[in-house]
Amino acid sequence: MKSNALLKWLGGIALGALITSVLMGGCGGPKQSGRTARSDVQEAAIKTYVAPGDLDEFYLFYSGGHSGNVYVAGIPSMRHIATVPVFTPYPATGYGFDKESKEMLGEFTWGDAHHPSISETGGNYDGRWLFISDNANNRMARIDLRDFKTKEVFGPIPNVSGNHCSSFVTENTEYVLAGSRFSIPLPKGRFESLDDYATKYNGLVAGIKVDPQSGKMNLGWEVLMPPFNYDLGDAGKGPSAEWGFWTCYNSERATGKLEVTSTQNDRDYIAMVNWKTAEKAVAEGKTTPLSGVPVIDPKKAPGVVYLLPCAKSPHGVDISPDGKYIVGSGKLQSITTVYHIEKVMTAINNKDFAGDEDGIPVLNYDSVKEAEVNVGLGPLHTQFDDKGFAYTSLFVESAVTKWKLGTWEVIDKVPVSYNIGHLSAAEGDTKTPAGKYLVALNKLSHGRHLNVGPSQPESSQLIDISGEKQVLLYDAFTEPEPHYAQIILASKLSPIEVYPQAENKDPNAIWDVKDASIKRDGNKVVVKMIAVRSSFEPYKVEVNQGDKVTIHLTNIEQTTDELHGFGLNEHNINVVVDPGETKTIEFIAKKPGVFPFYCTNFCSALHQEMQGYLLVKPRS
Ligand code: K7E
Ligand code: CUA
Repeated sequence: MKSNALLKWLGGIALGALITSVLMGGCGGPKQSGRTARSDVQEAAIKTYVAPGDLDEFYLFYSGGHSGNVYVAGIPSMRHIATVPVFTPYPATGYGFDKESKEMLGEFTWGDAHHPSISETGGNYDGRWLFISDNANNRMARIDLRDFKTKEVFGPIPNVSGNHCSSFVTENTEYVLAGSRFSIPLPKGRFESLDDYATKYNGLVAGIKVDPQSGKMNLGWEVLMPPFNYDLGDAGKGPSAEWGFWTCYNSERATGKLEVTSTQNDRDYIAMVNWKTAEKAVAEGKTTPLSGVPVIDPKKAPGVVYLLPCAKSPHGVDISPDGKYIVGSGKLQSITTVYHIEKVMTAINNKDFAGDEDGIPVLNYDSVKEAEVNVGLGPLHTQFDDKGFAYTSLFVESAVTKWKLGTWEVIDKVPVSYNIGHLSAAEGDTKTPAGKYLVALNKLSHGRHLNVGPSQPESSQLIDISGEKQVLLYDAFTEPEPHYAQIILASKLSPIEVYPQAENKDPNAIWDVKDASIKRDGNKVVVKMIAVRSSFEPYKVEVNQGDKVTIHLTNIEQTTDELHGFGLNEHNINVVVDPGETKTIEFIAKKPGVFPFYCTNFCSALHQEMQGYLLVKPRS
């Protein structure tokens, strides 16, 4: 005992000495552990500390990659607030278990959520919807930011294969851009040997039309493209507002080990589509039917699409806030290439072409290039602030480079831990970025968190970009895998807290326990059920084995936070109903016996009592 106490005391002295030396700004200790000097740490702590009860200034929406979700956090605290399930069932909110969300997910139980995009009006985030792409199953989803719920899963989009180069919205959300990362023979379902890849496979880029009132998506137009890999995109704004841009790798049209075969050319392309001209081509019938939709063949519709040469196997393409500059990042280079939209327009008007790809004009590089910026190794993505600076992520170098639009000088570089993919600046995709904060979305996090075994989290680092030099403020961790994010001023969103009863248009909603009912029609049983603190009405549902059971469950609460769940034993069902919401649960009563159902969401002191029974009479 005594020696233990002594050891503790000695430890205390050692710790005290360490703190003293850190405070004095000396010693290599903190450097080795990757931390900065004490005063910077204090500074960062003050900048990111959001006191209990206080609120963050920004929302951060990040894609959950192959989790199929969207994560919501606050900035500057970086605290995770919510998970919005999109492409994957999520029992925590009952998503994918009730009839409506089950139908939205269709045959798929996962998606690969890559790029979120907040809807825009006049080139600024309007806070209405968040779109997000699914690279795995070629879908596009729309989350309503009024209630943070997925309202639409559109797709699989006809002819699109590997919907990665999306979702990017045009200036007034006329379109959400989509496209094919993986070229295939079209229409889908056709077989062609991989040996004929270069001639019988096709890429494709698309514009999904968004209804300005409801946000509902519809296919607008598709453009048939050469068999390249369309990787990332962005929509123009201001002088480039009529254009959608997509990078591509593999202009070699190669197969096999693409890491070798698709990296032969010094330059690949940025494809640019004029969506007004595309609309016209569709209206004039300059299309080819593919999978039941009219697709624009560029050979028959000149002026729809052009190619900008871009070094080398580019990844991100990003349009500057003023819409003048197109920034393409060549991930196998140490430069990003900047084009000026006026130069591009002049080259198009003068037919200043260097050749073509399957009839698509390739613009003359020297005529359209504005600058090659020496950002560093492995540039991927670029974001912007409110002072005319651009920020480019460097995967290979594990850093963010700050550079100046117009003068093209590199101002500053901050190391990140480790290997950054995307970065996201506050309101960074708009005409008026907010500045202040940047989040580095890193692919690796090794050693900067408590050890959780081999399946390690991703790290996201908050960087202060308000000064000349970028300052690292905070490390946050998430489950895999945030690719891209959107940061919007919290003041722009005012989500509802309950669904007002008057808005509930479900014909099967009931609001009074005396309206609760069980009705039988042949072997169909329809239940209208109420959930309210702390009981279900009816609490007993008797059916026959083999019956088709439908339960319309209304949570009649109109109080914030009063959610109720409906978990049914051994039936793989859990539905959560928010205050004022009605959800439909459907199943076949296959198994005889007595099955309890219970509220899964802790709602009151008598939550545990909120339960009932499904009684299934055996068939014989
Ligand atoms: Cu760069 Cu899917 Cu946008 Cu990940 S992608 S990094
Ligand atoms: Cu209702 Cu717990």
